[in-house]
Amino acid sequence: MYTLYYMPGAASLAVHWLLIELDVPHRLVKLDGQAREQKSPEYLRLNPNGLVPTLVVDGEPVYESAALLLLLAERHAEKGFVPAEGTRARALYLQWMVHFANTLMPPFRSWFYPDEAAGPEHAETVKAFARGRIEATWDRLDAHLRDHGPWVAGAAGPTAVDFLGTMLARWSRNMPRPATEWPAIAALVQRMKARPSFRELYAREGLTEWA
Ligand SMILES: N[C@@H](CCC(=O)N[C@@H](CS)C(=O)NCC(=O)O)C(=O)O
Repeated sequence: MYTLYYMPGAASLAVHWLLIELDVPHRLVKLDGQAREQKSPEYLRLNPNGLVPTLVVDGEPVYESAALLLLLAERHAEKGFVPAEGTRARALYLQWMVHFANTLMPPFRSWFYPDEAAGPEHAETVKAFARGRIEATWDRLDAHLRDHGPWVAGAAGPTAVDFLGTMLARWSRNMPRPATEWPAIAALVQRMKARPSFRELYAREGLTEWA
């Protein structure tokens, strides 16, 4: 049994989406970001970073969205969201999962929380730098998808990394250049959004934007 602590549209989205795809029993606990429930003493006991997502797996908390996607795909490998060990697809899957987590998520943090790095007086500089790093990653991902797509891992179907990539593309929807301006990324997003699980996810999280 799984329990996912989430906030609508946040880094928990990809994990929630994969739980729906895997069709495994899970419970949802929605946190109120405005009320800073993610910083409550009870929640900090599960995730000392005070961030979502946290997934309670058989009674034990685990955090970091990319790790949770890897874990879920591996625990339910029969559902086909992790490429087989020893294949080129497995290598690309791990590469892009870590690349998204290491290289793309940090500038998104800077874009959405621009005061954090150096105070409000430097927010615009921080955002400009973040935007450059985000767009450079879209350049590389688009080129990769053109050469090895249509799925991120180059596998026959979507794997857990496509859920992370699509969530991150969604985060860019109100940026000056959303990820969907890159054609191969737009095609990936379109295929992922066509999945019935995406509509279910949107209904559950109460999302409407980028439907
Ligand atoms: N690296 C973390 C990032 C988590 C993260 O930054 N979550 C944001 C929402 S997208 C959050 O909880 N923000 C609330 C806060 O900063 O207090 C992950 O991938 O799980």
